[in-house]
Amino acid sequence: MSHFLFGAATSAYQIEGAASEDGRGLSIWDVFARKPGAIADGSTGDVACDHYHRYSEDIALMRWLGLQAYRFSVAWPRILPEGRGRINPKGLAFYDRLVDALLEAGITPFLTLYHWDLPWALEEQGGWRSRETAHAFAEYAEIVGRALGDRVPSFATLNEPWCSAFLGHWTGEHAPGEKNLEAALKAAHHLLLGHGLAVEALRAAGVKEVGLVLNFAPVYGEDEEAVKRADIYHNRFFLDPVLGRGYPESPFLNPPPMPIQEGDLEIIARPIDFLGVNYYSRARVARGEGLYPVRYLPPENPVTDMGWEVYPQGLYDLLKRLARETSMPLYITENGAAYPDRWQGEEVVEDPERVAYLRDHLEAAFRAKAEGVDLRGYFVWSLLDNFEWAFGYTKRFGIVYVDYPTQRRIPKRSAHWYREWIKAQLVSR
Ligand code: IFM
Repeated sequence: MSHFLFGAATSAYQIEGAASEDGRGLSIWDVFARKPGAIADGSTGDVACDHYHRYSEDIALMRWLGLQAYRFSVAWPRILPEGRGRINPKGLAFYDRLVDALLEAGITPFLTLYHWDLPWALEEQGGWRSRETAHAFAEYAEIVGRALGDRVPSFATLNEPWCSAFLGHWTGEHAPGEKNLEAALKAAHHLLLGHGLAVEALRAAGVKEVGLVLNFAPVYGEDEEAVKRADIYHNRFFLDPVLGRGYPESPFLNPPPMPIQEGDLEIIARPIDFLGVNYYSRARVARGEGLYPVRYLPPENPVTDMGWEVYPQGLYDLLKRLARETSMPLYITENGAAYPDRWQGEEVVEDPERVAYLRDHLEAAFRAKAEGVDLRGYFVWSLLDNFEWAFGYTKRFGIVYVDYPTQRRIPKRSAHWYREWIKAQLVSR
């Protein structure tokens, strides 16, 4: 059990609030959330969990939980309100305070540079559809690397570029809300290019460990072609180029061209130190029709409040597969579940389904680890209930309940359970 870290994860736009404080610029999510109908409850991240002001209280919670590591993201528009050029010292100062307070509490900070909040100023210049954004990202990476790399041992470049590219530009469910496959493929390539350029920038800035966080959904089904296609879409599209295998064949029929230039694939394949694995559920598929001829089959097991099938075996299968395909150390950088938790003034919010979900997924992960998978840590998603993107505040993923009107934090049973689990693991080391 040495080298294994137990943690929790969050992201800037989902928890910080303070959207127009201390010189923060606008992000694509500030603008998207204001589009009528874009967010289920019409909410925004303007206040969210008010973590920007309450981070000390939140770190005290992490301490109580016994967390060894905390994964958070930096809001690019706090650091560079126009996306490039002018640095906002007050933005950097917030993360300075946060990191120092974490270290003081004995918690290792794991930083993600991009968890979907692109500065709006860059979106106005083409956003991720433009190659320039990849260069802007590397500049931003270097600034944050130089400011925090002395105290933050582990930086991830992007969180779930699949979501930024496809949910943001193809299905339109996420910011910037475009529905155009060509734009999505351009965004996908520029995100990966930005990742590769940022790896170099972070190393130049002296950052110790650099990685990337991808979301995976292992695919199951009878129809080989549908399984292969869905596997490329969900799992290989971003992983293969990072592993130096170039892009897999397209999962789309007659896809528009991707803007790949000479040398790009080498940049994208620059060696990294770890792979972050986000796992929530699996996909079951059959042959379908249209541009992406895959049909998704209904779940065979109970689902979470997101409608996602609870399938811990999928995490085991995924970890074993990743260990076969790469020798990189792995972290589970997100895993968790939304359930419709209710709080009526009790000291503990009862969430038995989440307790079972976490227990079963942790057991699956440890089974894979016991069989030799180089798994270095587990971060539950999420520390707090928070702004769940297009679902607003209607979905609760936290192990700590947030009563938004008062901003009171109430640990759920799952938080108590996780605390005991961590203690027990530490004792058995
Ligand atoms: O809340 C998100 C997170 O921002 C990225 N991964 C999935 C989570 C649950 O949908």
